[in-house]
Amino acid sequence: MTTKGLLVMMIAFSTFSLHASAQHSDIHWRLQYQKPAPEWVEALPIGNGSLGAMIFGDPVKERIQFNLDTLWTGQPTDYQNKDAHKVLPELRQLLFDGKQQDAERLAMKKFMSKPLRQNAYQPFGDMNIQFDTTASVTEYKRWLDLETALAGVSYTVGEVTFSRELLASYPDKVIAMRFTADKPGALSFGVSFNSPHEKHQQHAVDASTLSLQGKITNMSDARMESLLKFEARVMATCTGGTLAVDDDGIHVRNADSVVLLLTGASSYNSYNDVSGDPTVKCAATLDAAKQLSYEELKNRHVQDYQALFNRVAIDLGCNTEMLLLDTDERVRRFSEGNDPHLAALFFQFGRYLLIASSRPGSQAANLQGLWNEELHPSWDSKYTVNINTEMNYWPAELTNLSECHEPLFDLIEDCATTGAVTAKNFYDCDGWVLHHNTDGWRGTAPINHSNHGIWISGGPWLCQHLWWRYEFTLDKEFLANRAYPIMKQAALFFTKYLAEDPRSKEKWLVSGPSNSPELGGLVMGPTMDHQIIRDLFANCIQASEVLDIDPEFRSKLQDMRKRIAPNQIGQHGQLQEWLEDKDDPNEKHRHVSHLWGLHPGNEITRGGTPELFDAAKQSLLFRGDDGTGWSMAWKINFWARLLDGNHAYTMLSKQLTPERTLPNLFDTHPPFQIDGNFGATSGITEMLLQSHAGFIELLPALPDAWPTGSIKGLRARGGFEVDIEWKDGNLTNAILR
Ligand code: FUC
Repeated sequence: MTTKGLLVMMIAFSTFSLHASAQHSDIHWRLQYQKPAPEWVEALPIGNGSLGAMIFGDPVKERIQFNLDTLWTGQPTDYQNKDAHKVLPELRQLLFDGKQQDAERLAMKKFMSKPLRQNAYQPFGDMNIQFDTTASVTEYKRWLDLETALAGVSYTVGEVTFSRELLASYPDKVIAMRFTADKPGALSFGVSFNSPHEKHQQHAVDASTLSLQGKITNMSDARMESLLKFEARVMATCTGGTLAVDDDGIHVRNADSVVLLLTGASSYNSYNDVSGDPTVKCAATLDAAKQLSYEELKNRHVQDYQALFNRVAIDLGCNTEMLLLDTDERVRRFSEGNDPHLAALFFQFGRYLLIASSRPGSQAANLQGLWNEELHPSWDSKYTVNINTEMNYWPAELTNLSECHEPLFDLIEDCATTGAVTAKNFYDCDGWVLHHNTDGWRGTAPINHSNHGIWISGGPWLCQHLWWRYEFTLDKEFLANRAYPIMKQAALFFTKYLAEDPRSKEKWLVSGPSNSPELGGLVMGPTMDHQIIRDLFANCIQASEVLDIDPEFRSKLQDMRKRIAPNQIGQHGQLQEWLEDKDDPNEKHRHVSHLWGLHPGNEITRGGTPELFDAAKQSLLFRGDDGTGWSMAWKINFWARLLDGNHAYTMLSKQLTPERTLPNLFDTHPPFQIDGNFGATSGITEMLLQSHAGFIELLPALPDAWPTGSIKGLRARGGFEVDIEWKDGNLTNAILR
């Protein structure tokens, strides 16, 4: 089927415009349930990039658990270890001599971040709404509508039907909620705040506003003192009835309808400035938002959201009976194979989550995007850059959400600054380096343990995203002013860092000390590093040509690039994960790092490097079809790049099960980790459109499960927007704009 549907076009850098109307059908794009969320992973997420909330929807006691993207434990800190570089030559020698344990021990003592661990992303608080309802509830419904980014709840008590609508507005920076009843005077409830942080208090601000003020709790392991202060405010407006506010909360009696506006702020201004005044920020936001009626806020929100979301329409087929089921039931049944619309919904949910957790001016989406209720979230809910953070942004350009990429670029810019200090202290190199994690303070030094924390490819992997933005948009100004300067500094680091391998007769240039995430411990020259560095060098070379600058630097990169240790095929026909041919064919580790050159890199392609392509496939077959949530998602992308649509679909089916997808469609590692959502959205895209190999390929990996369908508004490298339609497995129509 894949070859029948195949159409290949060389990328021509000219555009022709044919406008297809964005097609909208009657099929709904909703997550829906017939009961309130009993726990956090069943609640529904909304967000405006900075402010996020999880909606539980209980008729009697509504819980709105909310987050702000700037809340972190700790304080501005550089995590430096000034003398680390002194042991670098010894570490390398130990590794070249095969003394891995000695190297890891020495590195633990002298080559790690201070302190050893970074800080944690934090929850803000809960807004609790206690209703006077005592009678039993019928006709209960709860939903999240992806076409409007509106969450809703409705139910009946006796003769009265109650409704709630909730949204997180990017233009007006508030979470707005409207409560209505279909009989006058039926709404009576109390609103109060709570927070898991030790130091917090609630007080009345004025006749309609309640505030929550607090300070981030110190980590229990005393990593460092937490300095950030925060404040949230909620303002109520009632139609009918009475409204009173005191230090116990907001009290609404016998109202017809009520609007609540929630906002939050912290003293975090940037990674090195925590002098902000959350009270001033909250007051300014509410002063502006309260000028608008709920209808105006809602219209502005829907317009803003749809300007992004509506760019891509997908139809993989729909069995309308499945639309009647609760979403978690659909996940349970997905393996039955008759709900292609759930795959499309999952695709769009990834786009929804990116719009909700990453907007210009917000922080980048972390391991949980924006949503976290725990003081000690898994892996601190920070930024793990040896796969997870990048995976969050794989769909950004592909699925026409380039603007949502911006917060990642801001993070990269910060890390290029803090990482320049790490480059000097740890490697005595110019340029910048980022190891496998960063946090709200933009730590860049190696953390946790030397066997996996010393890995130097975070910077260049992130630079791939800067280059993608250029490739997909051809925005030369972005390339010149923002991307290239950072890419160049990242490459500059490697021009001195790379070491000659004395053991190879070719005197290959290798990376190290480093590791193949997070398998096999500290080594010299893991394959992944070399693929990533080659990619960075290639992109810098191309960028300098496009911009017509730095000819000397360019030719230096060209020379060095050829000397970097190449991909090698080992004894089992596998792509070697390390310089030595020591891969274990029974290894099932979740990371498949050495296939980076297949995806997200592009140096391994069927046409360009057929032997490596086959070896990569062999390696993936050895690794098997299991894995954590994000690992399954990566494998969808791998199998799509291997042009095997049915295998890619198998991976999607294994991800869309209750073991890997929570009732609210959040991906689970387990536990909840958002990367797998974004990875799946990217994977589905890669099944339908690819443009990494120098040309645009339509339906490269179409599975038998989706014989007829369409996808409109995807982006391809070269500045294209692409619409594709197919029937019975064959391409029927394609438009390139
Ligand atoms: C890396 C992965 C884990 C997890 C964590 C956040 O350490 O190996 O599986 O995704 O990041």
